[in-house]
Order: sequence, then C-alpha cells, then structure tokens
Amino acid sequence: MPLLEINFDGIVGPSHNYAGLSPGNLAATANAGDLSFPRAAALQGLDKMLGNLELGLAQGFFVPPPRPNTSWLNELAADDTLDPALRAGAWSASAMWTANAATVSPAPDTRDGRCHLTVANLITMPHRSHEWPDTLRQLRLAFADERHFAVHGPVPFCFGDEGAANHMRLAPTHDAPGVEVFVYGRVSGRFPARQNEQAGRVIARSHGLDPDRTRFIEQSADAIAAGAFHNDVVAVANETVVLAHERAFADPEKAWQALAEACPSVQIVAVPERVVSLEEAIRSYLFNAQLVTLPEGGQALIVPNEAWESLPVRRFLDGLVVSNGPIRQVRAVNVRQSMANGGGPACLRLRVVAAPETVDPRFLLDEAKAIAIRHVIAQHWPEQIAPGDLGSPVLTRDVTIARNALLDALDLSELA
Ligand code: SUG
Repeated sequence: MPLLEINFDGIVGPSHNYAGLSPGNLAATANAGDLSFPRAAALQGLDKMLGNLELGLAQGFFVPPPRPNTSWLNELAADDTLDPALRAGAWSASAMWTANAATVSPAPDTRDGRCHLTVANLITMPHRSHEWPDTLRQLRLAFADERHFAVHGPVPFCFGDEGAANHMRLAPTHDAPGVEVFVYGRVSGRFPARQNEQAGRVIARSHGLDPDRTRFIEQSADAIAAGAFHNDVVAVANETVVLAHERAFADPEKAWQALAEACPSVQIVAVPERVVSLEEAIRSYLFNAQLVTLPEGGQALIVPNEAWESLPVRRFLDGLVVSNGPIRQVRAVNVRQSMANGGGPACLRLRVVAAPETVDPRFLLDEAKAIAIRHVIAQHWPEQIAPGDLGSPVLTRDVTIARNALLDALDLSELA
C-alpha cells in the first residue's frame, strides 16, 4: 500500500469568534472583539480542502470539538465571577488549526515501522490547553489501526508542546525515511515561547526516531518577538525543500548547516530581509503556506490571499516560479476568517503520511462528503458572532445543534 501525504484540515467550528486570546499572535490580538462569521469561515476552509482535492491530493478532515467545553468550565468552577477571557476560551474554535493537533512521525522514520502521532498539550494558552482530550479521542478513532499507527497521549505538562507547527520533515519522497526537525523557542522576549525543546526530545524518543536523522533547532527570539508564535509562521518544508525567512532561526548559519548535514540533498530557500522583511512575512503569512508535491511532479505553494496581495511577497513569488526550481506554481486561497485569528493555510492542516486505506474512511474527504458538509454548514453554522454573544443560551443551543448535525452527516455520532 503506497504511503501518501494526507492533509487533515480542521473543519471550522460553529463557535468561531475573535476573543483576542493569544498574546504574541498579532492578528488575533488586533482583531479582538470583532464580529466573526463562522459560516463563511467554515466554507472558506472547505473550499481550500476542495481545491487541494482538485489538485489530486489526498484530503482528510477533523470535526470540531464540543463547544462550549462544559467539562473545562466545570474544572474552572465557573460562575458569574469567571474571567471573560476564560469564558471565551471555553467557546474557542481554535481546534480548527490542526497543525497544532499533534506531531506526526511517518512509518519510514520510526523504529517499529508504524506512523506515530503525539497529541499536543497546548498548555501555554489557556483557551487551547483543553483541546487535547477531544483531539486525542478523534486521533484514536481516525488512526485506530494499531498495525499502522501508534497514537500517544500528551508529553508531560511541564513542557509546552504545540504539535506539527514546530516540526519539519525532510525526505527525498514522502514514503522514504526522512529527517525530522524539531524547532523550539526559549523564554526571552515580550511574548511566550510556546514550544519547549524538551517536548520535542520526548516526542523524538517515544516515536522511536533515529538520532542521526533528528535535529533540534532554536527559533530566533526576534522572530517570536515579531509575532512568529509558531515556527510555521516563518518556515515551511516539503520533501527536500525548505522555504524560510533568513531570520527564522536563532543561529541561521548553524541551522542551515544542521539541515544540510542531516539531509545533503536539501534545497534551502532563505528569504532575505531586504526582499521580504520579517514584519511583512508575518503580516502576509507568506510562509504559512502549504508546500505540496503535485501528483504530476513538482511542488505547489498554497498561500493565503494576504500574501498574494503583498507587493514585496508577490515580487518574490513571481521570481520563485520563474527560477525553474522545485516550486512550479503558487496558488492563493481565501481563508480570511481564519487569518484574522492568526491561522493561515498551513495552520489549518495536519500532514499525515500514511496509506489512505489504513485510515478510518469517515475522516477522508470526497465529493459526496464535501456536499454533505457544505449543506450542514449552510444550514446550521451561525452567520455571525459578536464576543458578547458567547455564553448565551441561544448560541449554546445553536452551536450544539450545528455540531451534532455535522456528526450525524458524517456518521461520527460516537464523538458527540
Ligand atoms: O494558537 N489563534 C491560534 C492560531 C494558531 C495558528 N496555528 C499555527 N500557526 N500552526 C493560536 O494562537 C486565536 C483565538 C482567539 O483569540 O480568539 C487563536 O487561538
């Protein structure tokens, strides 16, 4: 059974809102208090998935967890005195950013020849710290076949882990043994470093990775201070290509050398500050792109419209495509509702290299499922939410009905 890269996108939940809960995520804090449009957000996400399906790529999805999260509210002993940010946290649709759901080591990289997944604990931000139990349930369902998958619980809570957003894999092809790169930050500046070095080291050991094909690289404190709260805001890799800002890593020369040593065929495209400044890269989310291998060969970069509309970024991308390198085409997608919370195309997907036949088929997208999902979203997702609506009994009822309708349509009621 051939191994393929399958992108699992999070379906944007019906409670999608802008509460400004992530310090260090500049888009999220800038848009705090804005009206959100959950229906439009979910349809934008679905259209992105369909675009990738049309490219001939394998596409999966995860469903939103229950919101508001009443078990978390109970743990918080929530009453009228509860901090509004915590109340909003119980409503957050942040599980849509599945690049933060787990870290994935494909079967060719691991000692036991299975694909290993570790659910991310997401402890740094309170509104994300309660995602993992529901995510774990879903991973255990989607990847239940223990002959092919090993799904791990979170790393110890003393180490923040934000999943694949801080993990890159280099391999000549997806189905070949690869080099896994764990990127971490150190607490230093005004914003939190969300990925702890030890979290990556725990995952590398428990996934059974070969130390010769594993690297740990420090994120630059400048990048975190400029708003790169995850490495995938300033770097993306696919097969042997790494596209990164020159200021992404603490010691760039050392980083490029480590990558070249571990993977001699690596092609590093380091974008200089004078071509696209770090600030513009973070504003436009150039690097929060999906870099995918096309079935006919070559790679495509799927960027958000915001990157396509940026003059310096556009100039860089035009040059990249005519340079005759591995990236043959650039496609722009509209994920504006997610972008306003700091989530670009890459945040919305978790890459799993696996044989599609070994995944629970209910989590794989095809035309028929896309029609069913679109129908449920159009019928049940709220058109808009103002932050003041969070907590209202009417909205509680509406988002609960909406999610249950989706689970019914996808035959996933066991996740209710
Ligand atoms: O964790 N935003 C998310 C965005 C995650 C993006 N993911 C990756 N880079 N892979 C976060 O900061 C904002 C929610 C709010 O403010 O309402 C939020 O959680």
